[in-house]
Amino acid sequence: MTIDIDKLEAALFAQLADAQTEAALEELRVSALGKKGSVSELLKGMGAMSPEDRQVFGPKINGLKNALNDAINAKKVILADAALDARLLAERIDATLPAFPRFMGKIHPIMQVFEEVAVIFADMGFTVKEGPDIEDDFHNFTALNFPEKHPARDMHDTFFFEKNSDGVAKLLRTHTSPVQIRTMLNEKPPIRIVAPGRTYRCDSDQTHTPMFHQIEGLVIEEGVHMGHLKGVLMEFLARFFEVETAAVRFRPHHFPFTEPSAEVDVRCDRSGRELKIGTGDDWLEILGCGMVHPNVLRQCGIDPEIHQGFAFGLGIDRLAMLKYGIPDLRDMFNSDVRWLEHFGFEPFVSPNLATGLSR
Ligand code: 2U9
Repeated sequence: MTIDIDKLEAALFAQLADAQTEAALEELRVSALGKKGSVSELLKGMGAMSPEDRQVFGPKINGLKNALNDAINAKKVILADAALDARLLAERIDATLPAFPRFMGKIHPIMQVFEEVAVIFADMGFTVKEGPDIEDDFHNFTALNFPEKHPARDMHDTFFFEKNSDGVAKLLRTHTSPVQIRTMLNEKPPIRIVAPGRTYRCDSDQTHTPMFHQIEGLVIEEGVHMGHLKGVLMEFLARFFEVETAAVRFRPHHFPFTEPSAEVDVRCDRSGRELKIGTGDDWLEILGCGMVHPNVLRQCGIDPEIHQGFAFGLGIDRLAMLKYGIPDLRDMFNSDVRWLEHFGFEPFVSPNLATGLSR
């Protein structure tokens, strides 16, 4: 009996030493300690032993059972660790490689310019406001002092939806000005906001697309005047075109929502191959602006005797074309990935004033 136990012990531990996988260990456990295992059979046989034999062999067999059990568990941990080490080694990645070595898409120049413009105005104390693309007649026209018969209200210029059951038709906003109207109705002066977004007009030719992008600004404050407006615009243009100064020229114009109104030209040089902003003898029309019409202030519950306001509007698509040398407006909306690869901007590099807007 003594011999049998010692032999079995030696054989089981030799098998344990050979086991190189968790499956082999499990096989060993079942063959020795399972219901019909060799050690379990020995334990079962103890019932038939004499009390003297049981006293001698009982502790031996139990000792073997416990020692084998502990040794199998300990080896299991070692094998699991080794398996994990091997996997970590096989799946090792080089964290210094670029995150996206393949072409993964780029930021459209329109979105880039929106970001750049918003960063500049935010730094000048403006808040960015957004509103719905689908508007009603009041916010898009009436509150902005458009006369009842103004041509912009015509079906030919504005996209109208079908009339609802009350005979009222919603429309696609023709400018972002309804955002300013909504802000003036909801907030008290002082107000300093910019409203970027998509706008829509029934217009399609070489220089117009039916959907285009604007950013408009509005400042409502006691005592603001055209001087402040000019200062804000010059500061904006210099920062946007990344030049020292940007001289401007105001030409009288007409908008229903501002009085006086002006179109603004910026000094430029077209003599070389590239258009230069800020220097030269030429002028480039760049934006529209004016003092908010008293009727517009009154429509929004603001007393024009107390508060004054200035406003301006910029076409984002044109700004993008001018700054980044994009030759054709319509290419912007063709969804041609080769175009985007060429004119687009790196994702994850957002414009900021500290490291430069367009780097
Ligand atoms: C309110 C009051 C006044 C916004 C303004 C312009 C002048 C303007 C054009 C620029 C190029 C449109 O995209 S474009 O064709 N915009 O010239 N926009 S003043 O004036 C406002 C807006 C809201 C309540």
